[in-house]
Amino acid sequence: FFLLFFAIGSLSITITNAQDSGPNMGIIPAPVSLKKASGSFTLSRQTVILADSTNNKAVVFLADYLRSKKMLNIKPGIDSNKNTPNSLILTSAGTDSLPAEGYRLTITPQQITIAGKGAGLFYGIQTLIQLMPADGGATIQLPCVQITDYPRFGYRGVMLDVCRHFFSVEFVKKYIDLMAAYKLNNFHWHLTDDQGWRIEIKKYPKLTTIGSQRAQTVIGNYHDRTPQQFDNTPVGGFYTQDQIRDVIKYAADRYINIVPEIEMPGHSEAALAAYPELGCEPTFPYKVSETWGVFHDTYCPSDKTFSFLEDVLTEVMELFPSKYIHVGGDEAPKDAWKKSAFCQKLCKKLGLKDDRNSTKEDKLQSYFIQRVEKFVNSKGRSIIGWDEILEGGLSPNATVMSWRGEAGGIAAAQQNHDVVMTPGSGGLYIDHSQGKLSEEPLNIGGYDLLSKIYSYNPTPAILTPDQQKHIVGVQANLWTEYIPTENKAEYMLLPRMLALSEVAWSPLANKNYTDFANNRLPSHLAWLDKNGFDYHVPQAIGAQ
Ligand code: TNX
Repeated sequence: FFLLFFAIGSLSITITNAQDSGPNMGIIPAPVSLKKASGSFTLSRQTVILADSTNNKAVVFLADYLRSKKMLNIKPGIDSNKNTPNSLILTSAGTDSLPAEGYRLTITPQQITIAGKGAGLFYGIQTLIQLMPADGGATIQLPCVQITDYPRFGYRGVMLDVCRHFFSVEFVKKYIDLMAAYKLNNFHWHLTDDQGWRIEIKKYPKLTTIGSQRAQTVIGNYHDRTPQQFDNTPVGGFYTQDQIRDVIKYAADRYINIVPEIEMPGHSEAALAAYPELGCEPTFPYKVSETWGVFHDTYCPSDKTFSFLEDVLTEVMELFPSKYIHVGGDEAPKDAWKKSAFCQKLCKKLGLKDDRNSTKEDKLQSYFIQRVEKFVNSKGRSIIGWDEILEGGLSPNATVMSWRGEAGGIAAAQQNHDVVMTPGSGGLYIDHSQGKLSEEPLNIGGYDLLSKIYSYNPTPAILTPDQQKHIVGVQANLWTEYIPTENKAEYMLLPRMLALSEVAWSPLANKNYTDFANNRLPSHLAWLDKNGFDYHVPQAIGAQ
């Protein structure tokens, strides 16, 4: 029935070419400054690309793009003469005053110049591509313009949960392509959870032979439907280390960092099914979870567990160059620790006691995360975790992902910790529906219109300007309990990812939902159609 829904959805779109309507010429995210000028540049097969270096990821990306659209079929040359007419110049010259990741795009009747360093040059190219028709063409008229642009936040993230349902390498690359087109730069890969362990770890093969395999999956609305029904269909899937290296390179070529997440101490049923000795009750029949929610079992804070996690993280850090290593930390119930003689003894040994603010088990979680943090720091990396890592005392160098509203992020920033804002209450839980529940497929968490995520402002006014500097960015999360297919993942992601890009990139003063939804979105939806993506058709402005 999703297919039917999508089909009805696409019929109701009116496709307009919004390229030059409105003040932002169709560009998403809205740039910092855009000045239209008169005249146009004609991009044709005679146009030459000239670059400081032809061996540059951004230059290669543009040449490949133009070749794929059959626009230009030439190799970029070296920019020795900036006055060559009919040229597209890619340069880092004159960009010292631009903020990080910034670029300048200037189109005159004679030349196109994109100036920027590294990611900046790449983003200038993304903007130029947005100014071109989706189909390409042998001759393209580009309106003259002068754009100066740079991001509001350094961390612009999207999470994909590949545990509740598994997604192929090809799909992950498509996700990364979309992120790159919209200047998002951190792909948070949620690789382990109760319902599946999805990353090959050489030292612990059972994590994938056992932990990636689920016997069956609950059907329907898990939270409402009793008795539960199951589909009787085994599912599994994981990424080999070679596949992971390939995805990391693919992302890096698009200036996207991948933040790997290894959940601890909760959301660890799949790992415990593989290695029960890591739980507090080693004889307990753990299994890869077939339903959703929060589970009683967690890793026991034993030396065995810490050496296991250090081994796992060592392989993870050998694969992923990311500064941030995500250690989860969310929704870890403490019942098993309360009942465990080992944990109680450990609390005593560590001198942990209940007090008004937290229980000794909360403090034990804090001890757990701090011990792992020390290890991660010793390898020159930093941990990032869900806001529960605040409870019982925050690890000294940790960055916090604030998901249970903004309170955790505010508290962390007030303690001078960096924060990525990702509150469900801000419309950033893109597993929630985008329209009335009666009109949408089954999802979790209610519904949030596109305008909600668009209007989110990641810097709470209660923070002082200095504290606001600790808000390093913003992220949207795609949890996949109710997202079994790639089509549905796209449908949930789009077009919210476009709204997110503007939250993460554009200056607050340049944001305008009417301009976004009316002037710019239509041409992007047409582009998504042409490229075969599913997406939710947003409500007309004013409709509820
Ligand atoms: C809470 S957000 C979770 C996830 C679920 C999600 C569903 C977070 C850190 N934990 O395990 O998938 O809600 O919306």
